[in-house]
Amino acid sequence: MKFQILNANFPKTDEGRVYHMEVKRGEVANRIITVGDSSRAKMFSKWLDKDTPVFYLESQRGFTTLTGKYHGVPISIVGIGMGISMMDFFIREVRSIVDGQLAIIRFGSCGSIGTPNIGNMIIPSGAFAITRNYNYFSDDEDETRTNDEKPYNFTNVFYADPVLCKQIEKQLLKNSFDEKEIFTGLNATCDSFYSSQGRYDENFRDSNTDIFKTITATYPNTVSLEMETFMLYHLASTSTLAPLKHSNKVLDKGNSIKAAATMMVFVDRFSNEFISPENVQYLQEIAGKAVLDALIETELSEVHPENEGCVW
Ligand code: R1P
Repeated sequence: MKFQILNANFPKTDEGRVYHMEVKRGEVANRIITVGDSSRAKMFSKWLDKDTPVFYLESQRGFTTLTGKYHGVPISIVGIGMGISMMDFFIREVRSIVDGQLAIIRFGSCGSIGTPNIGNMIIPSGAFAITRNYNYFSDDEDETRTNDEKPYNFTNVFYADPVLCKQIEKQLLKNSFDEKEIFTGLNATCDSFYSSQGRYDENFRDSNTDIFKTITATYPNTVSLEMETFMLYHLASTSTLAPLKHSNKVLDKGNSIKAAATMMVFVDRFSNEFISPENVQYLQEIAGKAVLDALIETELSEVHPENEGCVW
């Protein structure tokens, strides 16, 4: 640990750096693209304006933050790694150090179930989570075990900002995608790449052979599986107006975070075919630019470009 932390409830250093991302007020913009892969984050930074210095920080806990301007608008690109917990760290820590409304777009990869093919783009209008039900796997002799346990739990659906989704779609269409290559529908965010995504692993009892059937019976319009989007949509939907409390401005809705996601289909989970590295490179180039364009188009109710100590 590099820094002395002051308060264990929401840990920050004396200069206001958050514990896991290590950024402080002024180092993250109100408009953010979040990706899993840190090399994808670095690759996107080549599109930032050349006349503004780019802030770069790699934290000890695996977060990469780049902040600069894109066509004159401050934006951050944040690599968070993988999974629901990393998304939770990222959103809560960023929310605590940025004043004003946030717009966050996740640009990631996913597996598809059903119609979307490898190389297509998904813009999920909503997401639900699938988590392993640990109790199901406890010993039969365990007296605390109940008989009606199911191996996997499904949450309700939480939704994206519909305007932000439309902007992403519009920009993808402008950047070489055909409308047949773009899918909406629901995304399943799973707590494992393996068990809760229905992969067979001979080394564990996973009871997941029926998981695709259960997904389509529960949410028939599910198109994708990945590991982060649910937490983004869930936290955006439950974000409060507290960060805006010093302002006289009134938000048009009750959340301080606007969120959307778009994912490149890397895997077809029905055939288990995997995308080629050349196709990934191509998709990142054309879809990444579209996401940046969608982000700067986004109206925010309140931003604070005059933030003290801003890096941009
Ligand atoms: C698994 O390989 C990772 O890829 C997907 C999943 O959600 C998971 O994080 O997304 P990213 O490409 O954004 O990391």
